[in-house]
Amino acid sequence: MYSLSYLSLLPLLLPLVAAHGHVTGIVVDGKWYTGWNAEMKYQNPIPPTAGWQADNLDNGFITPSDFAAANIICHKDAKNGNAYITAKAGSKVTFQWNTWPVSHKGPVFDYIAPCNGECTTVDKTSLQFTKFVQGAWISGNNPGSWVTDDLVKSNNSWTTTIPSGIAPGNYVIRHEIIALHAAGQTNGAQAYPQCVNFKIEGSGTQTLSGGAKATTFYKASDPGIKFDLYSKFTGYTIPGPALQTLKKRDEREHAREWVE
Ligand SMILES: [Cu+2]
Repeated sequence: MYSLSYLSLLPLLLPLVAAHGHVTGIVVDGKWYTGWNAEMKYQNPIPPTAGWQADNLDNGFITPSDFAAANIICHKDAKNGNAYITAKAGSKVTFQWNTWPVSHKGPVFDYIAPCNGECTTVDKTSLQFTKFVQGAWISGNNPGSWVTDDLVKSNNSWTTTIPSGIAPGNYVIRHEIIALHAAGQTNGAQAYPQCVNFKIEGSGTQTLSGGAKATTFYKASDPGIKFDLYSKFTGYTIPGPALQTLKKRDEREHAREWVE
């Protein structure tokens, strides 16, 4: 009988590790653009959105067992966003999440990839991403203070700056949170990527080279992926490729590094 009552508690415990959050909108220079909402998949035609379509109605995530598979690129079963957001090199871009639990601490990244054509039709497996913003651990431990705490305090939003020297063109920006609350166990980290199409204007001349495919970013065994948040740690190894220097600016905000 006791084991039966334990079993009956399981559905109550599951929400504690449940999935959380999607990007509902993107604000560029003060203007709101609707992001991908998985409920849109029931509409015909799908409304215009620069946000890449994904099967994340459950606010779900990608697990490390899928980090080498196509789902890590732009989320589960992602399809190209069918519109663009026009922005200028140097524009402020805010990614607005519908919600983000304080418990879901971990790194936040922004990557950018040229589409070399239309982002609305580009083959996602061909995208070469350059990491241009990263933030992670700030201080303390068990669980400590993380940039996701800043994100939550900023009304569940994250503001980044499009590299000011980047050449005009069509780009996918891949914004991502990796939640570590269950990452003490193998395959427990949760990646929440969202891709967004941008038409970037300006007179910049810097083209991107040396990007990487998202399927090569992380491995389940990386020290920043299998990581016990609830321990007396003294450091954190940020996962993924190194930050790329497009044009360096001396500006730091907590542990967040800006390179543009
Ligand atoms: Cu969750």
